[in-house]
Amino acid sequence: MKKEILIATHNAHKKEEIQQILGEKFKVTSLTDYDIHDEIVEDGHTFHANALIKAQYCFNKTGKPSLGDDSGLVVDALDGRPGIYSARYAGNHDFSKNMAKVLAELKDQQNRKAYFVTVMCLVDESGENYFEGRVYGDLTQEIRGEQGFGYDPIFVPDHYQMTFAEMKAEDKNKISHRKKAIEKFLDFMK
Ligand code: ITT
Repeated sequence: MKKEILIATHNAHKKEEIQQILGEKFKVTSLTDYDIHDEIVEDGHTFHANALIKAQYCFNKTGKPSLGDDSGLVVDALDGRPGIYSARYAGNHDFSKNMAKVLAELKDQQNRKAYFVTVMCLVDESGENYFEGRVYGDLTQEIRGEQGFGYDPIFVPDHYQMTFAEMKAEDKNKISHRKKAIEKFLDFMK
């Protein structure tokens, strides 16, 4: 029988991406499949805490092995901000405002180092397990490119000249923080 993994999201794209990576042996489901529409309050102070909150919530509700994730941008010169507040740094999921705030705070700043991070947490009968992926790079002076989402237009990964938003989605997805975290999760599930 296929092993079921419940992903703590309503995002069909996220569910599909994980299904593709895990392959035939697994049946990936989401909160939508369980008709769970409660708001899960992510009030943790770290990426790990928030990923755990999501996974634990789903596991408690369904008893199925559950995967929660939390991601964000961590900027060196801003003491790690926007960090866990990445989605709502200046406006809730308002990517333009959020990028503008980061660029304004980095005005005249030489140190433009930053990284994207994804933390995934799997909760099942045996407890909690975490999988973390990071991609390091530098922030631009201005917005460049139209692909992707979030802070992609201001992030140039190490060893590249293009921002994530100037790269093809498939190229970003080969080196992204999310990809690295999923790979660790996949290794663990093998
Ligand atoms: P859900 O919690 O509903 O899944 P979210 O937008 O909060 O949606 P994440 O936790 O994955 O999703 O990411 C939080 C924010 O971090 C996101 O809104 C972006 O601003 C930023 N971010 C995460 N991954 C990113 C990526 O690959 N490229 C650009 N920005 C990213």
